[in-house]
Amino acid sequence: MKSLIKTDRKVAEIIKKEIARQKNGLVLIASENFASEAVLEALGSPLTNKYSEGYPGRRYYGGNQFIDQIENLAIERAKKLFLPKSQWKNWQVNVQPYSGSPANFAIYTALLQPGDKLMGMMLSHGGHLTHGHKVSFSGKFFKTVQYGVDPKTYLLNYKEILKLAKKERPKIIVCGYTAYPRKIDFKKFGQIAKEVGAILLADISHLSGLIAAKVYPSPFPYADVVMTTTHKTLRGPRGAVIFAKNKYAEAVNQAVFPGLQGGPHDNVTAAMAVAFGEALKPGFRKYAIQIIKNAKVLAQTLKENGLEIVTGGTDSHLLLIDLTGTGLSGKEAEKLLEEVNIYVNRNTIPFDPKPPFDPSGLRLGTPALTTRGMKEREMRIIGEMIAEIIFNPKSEKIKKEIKKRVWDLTRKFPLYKNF
Ligand code: DSN
Repeated sequence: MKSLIKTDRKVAEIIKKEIARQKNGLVLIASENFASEAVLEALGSPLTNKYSEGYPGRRYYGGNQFIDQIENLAIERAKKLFLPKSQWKNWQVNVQPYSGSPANFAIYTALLQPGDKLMGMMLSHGGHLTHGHKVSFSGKFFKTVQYGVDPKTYLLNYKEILKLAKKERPKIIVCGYTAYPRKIDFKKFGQIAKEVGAILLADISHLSGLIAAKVYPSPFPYADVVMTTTHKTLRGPRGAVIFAKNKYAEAVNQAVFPGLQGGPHDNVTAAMAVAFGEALKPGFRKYAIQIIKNAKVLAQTLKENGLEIVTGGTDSHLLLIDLTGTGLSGKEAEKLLEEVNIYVNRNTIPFDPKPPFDPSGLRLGTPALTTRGMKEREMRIIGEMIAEIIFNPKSEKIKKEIKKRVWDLTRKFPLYKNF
């Protein structure tokens, strides 16, 4: 940051502090990751200067020959990551959405009329705000039906979802979540959508890295539209991609631009291309396998140390701690952990009697720490530290000790050489 320090020391100092925070703490926020320095270089490149409204080969500005190459490369790599070659002709990819919520908005406006019905998982059971919650555009502009998990198992109950879909006849069914730790049966969702004549949208924002690495089931054989953010398990820049079957692609492209957005962020597109290139390398599969191994060991350790895990464990990168019975709320536990430089986010658990601002759960994920190279051994240590903090919220001595242990652990797994 040589130039930045010279021109704006104030901003540079704040950025330096944030980088230090990321380096010196344990990031267990399931939706966060550490993009590579190569991705960050592309993001910070002069591609940010360009306007390129339109799509490759049909732009509204001159000088887009290299931007076209970048966008086409990102599209090509996205297809390679998620689809067998035989399927490439059946799907179109849009890499321009600014992030996940605008991507979902674009999909809905492309495929629904205001007032049409949309069915998604409720927020408190693991769905996203944009899957039909009343405070989001998805719940304001469209009629929404919300499904939840089974009250006994906290798992998806496909029979109940089918029953609801048959009764409500939604035009779009959304599957793919932000806080559901187990496998999703995308095939069953495909059957449900077919049976009621709905379009199936898979929001794989949390799962896309795992799906690209083939360590988690893929929705592509069953869905009509698949979208993902690019910065979670996929480890790219902040952004999103929409894959639409040919039948829906033109409407989706029109909805992204000119319907909703202006010029795409070409530096982000370049950074996506870099991240997709990284994910196509064999090492990425090893990384994704380790993410899940780490999450399983973390869940097990937390259980062995007295904490309740929603559904008893995980099949993915994330897990939910049910704090009911610990005497702490999600907000209190999140804050206590932050005091020792462990970063998690408070989260609702299914059937949570408390509101999302101070719910009864914590969501933990392993993508970021796995990027740092941490494995099962470290997950055991971290699980024990988290339990110790939660069960001893008033002990300053324990907090001090754990803060020191967190520091020591982060020294062993350095992050970013050039920042
Ligand atoms: N905010 C993201 C998450 O944490 O899951 C989803 O948008």
